[in-house]
Amino acid sequence: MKNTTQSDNRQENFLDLKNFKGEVSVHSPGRINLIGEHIDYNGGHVLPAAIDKKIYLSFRKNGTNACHIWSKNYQTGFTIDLDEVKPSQTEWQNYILGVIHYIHELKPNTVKGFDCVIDSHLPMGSGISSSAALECGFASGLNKLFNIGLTKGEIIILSRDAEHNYVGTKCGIMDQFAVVKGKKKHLILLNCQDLEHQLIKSEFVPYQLVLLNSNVSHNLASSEYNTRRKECDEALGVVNKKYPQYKYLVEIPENVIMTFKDELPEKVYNRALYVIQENKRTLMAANALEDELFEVFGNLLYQSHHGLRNLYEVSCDELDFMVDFSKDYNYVLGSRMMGGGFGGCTINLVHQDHVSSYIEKIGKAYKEKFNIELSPIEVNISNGVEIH
Ligand code: GAF
Repeated sequence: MKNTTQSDNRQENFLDLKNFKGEVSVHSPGRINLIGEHIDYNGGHVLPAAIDKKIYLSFRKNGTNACHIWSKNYQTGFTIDLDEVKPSQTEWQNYILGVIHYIHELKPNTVKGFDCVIDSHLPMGSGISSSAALECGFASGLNKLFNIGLTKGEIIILSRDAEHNYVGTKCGIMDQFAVVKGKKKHLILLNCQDLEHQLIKSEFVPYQLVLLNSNVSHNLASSEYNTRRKECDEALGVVNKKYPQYKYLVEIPENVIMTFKDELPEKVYNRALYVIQENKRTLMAANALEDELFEVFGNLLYQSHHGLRNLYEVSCDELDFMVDFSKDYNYVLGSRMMGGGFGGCTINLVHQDHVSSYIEKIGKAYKEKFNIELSPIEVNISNGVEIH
């Protein structure tokens, strides 16, 4: 693969960007997840939605066998020959290379040479899945440009495979699903075992969802993520020796996992207990939302964070501080870390009349404690990937 470098490929030289006219333009959203964290790869229920913060991609055919990809954010690009697609040393390139690889596997020889410009309005490492937005947006753009005929389901799965095998994060299916299938003003209650799903209206009045970016992203995120998956598999493996009927961790009743407390290593037991409890919380939370029981819903968010912090151990000091502060603040019904963990955002349910004072006070306290700015991210729930 020929990777271009910043020094010999200035923006103007690379794609003549000023005159770049895409034939296909894609708006690919990030996602939030209300509850059901680290549940997708354990076969349970999650409650995500696509948001109006997006990655914008523009594509045109170039009539060669080469692909030129330019990132406006990184102000750098790379070129690959379609006969030489393989993983790169540069992480962001792997999302793209993986997608090209898996499209080729599914529909050989459909992707020809193209130029693409990427402009991301999604803060990286903030837990709102810029990864899935990039993969799914890229796959959808090529699908349209070359009239490949991939279904949405195929785009979801191949994007997940790209992340597993090119990027190396063994993610679940939630992010790709929400990014592709999101619907304006709706949450998706997704069963990650069979991808059956149900749309729930995202109505919270008189409350409002508030995302707060901790602006930290600890770099153990990817390795610890894969470790959690292994620990979950280990717990299931041990339980399966006695109870082979459970295909996924979430199917094990809580009273059954409790009988394994002494048999499993403490950490592994805690991971399994968290997963089983969080899956139940997600179903309860979806019911609470449908019945507009916002206090019940908010309480489940706090419980979710408690489990992520103490049993699943994917939180960090900054996120814990934010959730603790919110718990003591009268007008916040619920708060928890969101996404894979070790940094990124908290998601909070706040009374609409007190949003600005909450943001101001928590921002001040956070700055005093960590000397880091907290950034609110304003989001509206939007449609999944759109082609223009
Ligand atoms: C990341 C992963 F990509 C998702 O699949 C999911 O597991 C999430 O972390 C945690 O719920 O976003």
